[in-house]
Amino acid sequence: ATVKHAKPRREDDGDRSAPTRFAYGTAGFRTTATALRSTCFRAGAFAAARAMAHGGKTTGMVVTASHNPASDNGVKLVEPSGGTLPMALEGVAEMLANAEDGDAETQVRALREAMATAAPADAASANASARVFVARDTRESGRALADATLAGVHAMGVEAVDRGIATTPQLHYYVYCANVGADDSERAYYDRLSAGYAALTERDEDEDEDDDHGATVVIDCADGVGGVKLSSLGEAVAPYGLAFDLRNRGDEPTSSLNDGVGSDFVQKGKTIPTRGGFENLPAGTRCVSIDGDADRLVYFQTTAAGGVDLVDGDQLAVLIACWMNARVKEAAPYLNDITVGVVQTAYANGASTEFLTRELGAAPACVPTGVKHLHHRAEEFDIGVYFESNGHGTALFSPSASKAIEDATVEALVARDMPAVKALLALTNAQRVINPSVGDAMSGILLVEAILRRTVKAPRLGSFYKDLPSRQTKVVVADRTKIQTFDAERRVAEPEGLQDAIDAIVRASNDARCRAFVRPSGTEDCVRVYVEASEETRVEETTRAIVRAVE
Ligand code: NG1
Ligand code: ZN
Repeated sequence: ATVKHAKPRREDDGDRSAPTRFAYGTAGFRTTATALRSTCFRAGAFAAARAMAHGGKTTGMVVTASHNPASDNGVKLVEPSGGTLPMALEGVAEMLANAEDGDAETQVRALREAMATAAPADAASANASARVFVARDTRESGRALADATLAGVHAMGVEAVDRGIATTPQLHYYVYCANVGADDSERAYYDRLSAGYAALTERDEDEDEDDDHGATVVIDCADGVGGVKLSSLGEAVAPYGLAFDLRNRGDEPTSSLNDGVGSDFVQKGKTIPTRGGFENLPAGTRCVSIDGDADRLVYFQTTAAGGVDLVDGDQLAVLIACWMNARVKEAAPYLNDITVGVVQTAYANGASTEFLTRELGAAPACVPTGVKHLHHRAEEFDIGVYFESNGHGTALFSPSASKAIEDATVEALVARDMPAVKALLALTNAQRVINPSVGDAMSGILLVEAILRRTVKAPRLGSFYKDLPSRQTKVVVADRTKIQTFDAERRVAEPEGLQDAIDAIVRASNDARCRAFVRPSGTEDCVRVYVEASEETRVEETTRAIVRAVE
């Protein structure tokens, strides 16, 4: 049994007229667009309250349902740091979103009064400088929902700024810039990323120009917002020898957002996009697929048989982390005690976990599904690289690591140790390519392209290790919330007996590399089953048995 669409959680599954119950879920509120208008109004008010609570900062809201169908929509809230909503506040946002329909205005008035009493002295001045940036993806429902959001912000007496159509990571970046006093324009975003790419790929005089033929990458834009935005980024990087061949830009009669195209389709199905002419590309062509709001990416290479060699988030984490680690080692005499760590989820292929453990000398951290968990954990490393297998991810540099890299560069320059200087500059420039607020497909493409171009013996993408066969399956059950997990979702606590059953099934497979887990989805009305093993047939048998145990 499988489900096609993300469905809202319902308080009472038997009664279809019962109010839709919104949960902030793995990635914000998400449901069919028509049900969202008052949620957007309230979420706008909430974003305004956050801007005031921070003493008059800029916060943000993106109207998007990412990789979900075009008829869905959703909202994501952005904190003044450019980061996601703190998990501790999800409950508050949920309360507001689920308040009885019709009294949104009253709710907002109460919220406004509560804000004023909480900090009466500062309230007036906080009000004056507080702002909310609102952006949306290309969904048809976006305009009306952005308007509802802007109205919710206004109702709080806070300035609402319509940032038009933007990718999710762009809006995060704009908010980040606004609060650190940097240029928050769209132009500045492309300038920063492309200048970083240029610096990172710049050749020394003694390097052979002939080696460098520039690069072309074919990009499947999922018929979403990336179509427009990547064309602007493409113009900015073209002078530095990087060419984008953009497909599925959302501007054709046959365009259909995330439908047979995009990173989710390619990664889950391990297949080329169904539109965009990918079947006509020569074998071995380097391609990227992004999703509907351009916050995730997977690479793939076309094969002679018309399939794909998938380079998923796990592979990208390996490429980026190993490259960073090599630069850190080259800078060793000047850069001490800086460690590169990787964060994965239980969905990471076991082969990637083994490879990273060997390469970095420590096992990657494993956290529950959802970027918020990965990002949070990655912040604990000096240089933290995180990716979900489906392509959400980035690399983070701690403030002290950035400082250590700066200091080390000066020392290495004084010592005229040019190999170390080069490595340190690479680490500095990598930070300019990376969107500092959240994982970003556009920024990710530049980073990967730069790494491939800067590596003398460019690794064939995806050649670090061989994935274990794996399978992800959706199961629909009466109440998925009955399943509770622990140990980063790798084990089931409830219902009682289910984990024992899974353990027994895995043991019966007689395969030391067989691994399986079960968890309720945070974005769809289903339970997800993951199985990997050393052979395809083992994976299938094990999956069948576990699905039976779950049903
Ligand atoms: P859920 O539905 O909780 O499994 C899915 C993805 C997450 C993340 C979120 C947000 C899988 C297995 N899960 O979450 O990785 O991307 O959607 O979009 O791919
Ligand atoms: Zn997305």
